[in-house]
Amino acid sequence: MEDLRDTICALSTPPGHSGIAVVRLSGERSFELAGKVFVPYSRKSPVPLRTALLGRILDSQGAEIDEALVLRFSAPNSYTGEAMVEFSTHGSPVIAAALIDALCGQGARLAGPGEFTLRAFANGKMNLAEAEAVADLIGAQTLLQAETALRQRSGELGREIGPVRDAVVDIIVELETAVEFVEEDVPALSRRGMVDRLEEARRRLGRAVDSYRRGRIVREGFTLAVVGRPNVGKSSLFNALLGRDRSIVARLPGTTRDLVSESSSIGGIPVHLQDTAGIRHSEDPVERLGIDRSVEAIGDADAVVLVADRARAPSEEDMRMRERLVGVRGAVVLNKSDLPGAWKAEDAEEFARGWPVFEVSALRGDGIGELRGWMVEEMTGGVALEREGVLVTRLRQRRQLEEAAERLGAAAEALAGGMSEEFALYDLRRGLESLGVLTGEVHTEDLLTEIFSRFCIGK
Ligand SMILES: Nc1nc2c(ncn2[C@@H]2O[C@H](COP(=O)(O)OP(=O)(O)OP(=O)(O)O)[C@@H](O)[C@H]2O)c(=O)[nH]1
Ligand SMILES: [Mg+2]
Repeated sequence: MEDLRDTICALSTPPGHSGIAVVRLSGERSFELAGKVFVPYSRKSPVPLRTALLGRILDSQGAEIDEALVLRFSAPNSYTGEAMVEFSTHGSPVIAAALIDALCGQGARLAGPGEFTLRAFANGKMNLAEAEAVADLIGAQTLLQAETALRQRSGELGREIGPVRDAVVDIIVELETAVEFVEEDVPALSRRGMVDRLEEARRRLGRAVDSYRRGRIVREGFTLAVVGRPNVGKSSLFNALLGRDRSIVARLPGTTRDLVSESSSIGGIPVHLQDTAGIRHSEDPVERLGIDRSVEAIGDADAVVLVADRARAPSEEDMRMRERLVGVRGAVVLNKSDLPGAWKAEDAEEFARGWPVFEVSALRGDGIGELRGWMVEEMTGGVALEREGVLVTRLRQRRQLEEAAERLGAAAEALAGGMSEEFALYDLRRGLESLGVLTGEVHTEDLLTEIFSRFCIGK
């Protein structure tokens, strides 16, 4: 990992031509280096903090290259917690590059991806979950994603987990005291109280773990694969859900040969729709490749819509397809409801195996609204997301929460089972450590590299 004592600089606005460009400088030597490349028009001394100063920018040869507005922040009252300077220059990539060159010529170094935020984390400005939320906020493509990230940025997860940590620490202290004074075993009554507290803490962690499926869908979107036999109207349904003619529809079976993917958004959640090749036994090598992709798409999807042609009697192949999808989340669409039906109620029930069934005409748009409603239900678990409390959005966070919950459970069991305090203490310390990894109090260099390397440079 890079040296966190260096003074770093980077372009924080997108590269290219724009109204203005912002170059950031952070580290101990920020003010000194800024003084070498920027000459304010005002001669006020001392140079005021957090006040926009207009002046001239000089390149590495000392030649004036632009006029810029400069903001200075002293440590620890800045984003990174270090002394920082922000230069707003005219938005030309040439000027920004010359300014960065000049700063590097004076001893600054180019920042690595996410290094400003890494420093904010290192300086205690935010915990790891909050730093992750900064990346999510920048990457947000819908307002719901941004709102969710902002809630996490403001420490929502930490607040949710706080009482759990407090409980664990209290119990550790109590047990350690008992262990130290061996004669005094923890009385059964207070053991009971500890078990209750641990159970409550575990439930709290459990709620956070359970929010992950929804949290991940908000962050990454929901992938829905439209599958079924050839010619049942998958592409027509795909287009109807998307609201435009993206996939080719034709009378011939075997029209769709490859995955067709398109994204839209429902209720602020990105939805990745996938139209697939109709699955059947085929000798055609190209069609077979397409069918392999359909099977892969099923594996990658959060849910599937299995389409069947309601105007033709159900076939063995339909039933076999449904069997292959056991254990997958999904819904059945009986398409072509505008034509006379050939399915009996029992057929549909057998085919559905507990999945919801929608009678739809992709051609006319009948039943599409109901299908969309099911999609929203699947994505949100029926919970209004805006009002949701904590929403865990990353697998890393879920793992630590699960691990902590498991340890707390083991400790409660040891206490309830009358085992020696040492056993419970071991699990409680491990549990506390998992919570520490979640917030970054306990971390490894690999973990930090993994998280911050996904940031953009300049944040
Ligand atoms: N009457 C009627 N015809 C439909 C409906 N949906 C699709 N079709 C017709 O069924 C035929 C096949 O439609 P596609 O959407 O291409 O079917 P597919 O399942 O994608 O077919 P493959 O890509 O070959 O697997 C076309 O002639 C469509 O116009 C519907 O709701 N009603
Ligand atoms: Mg098709």
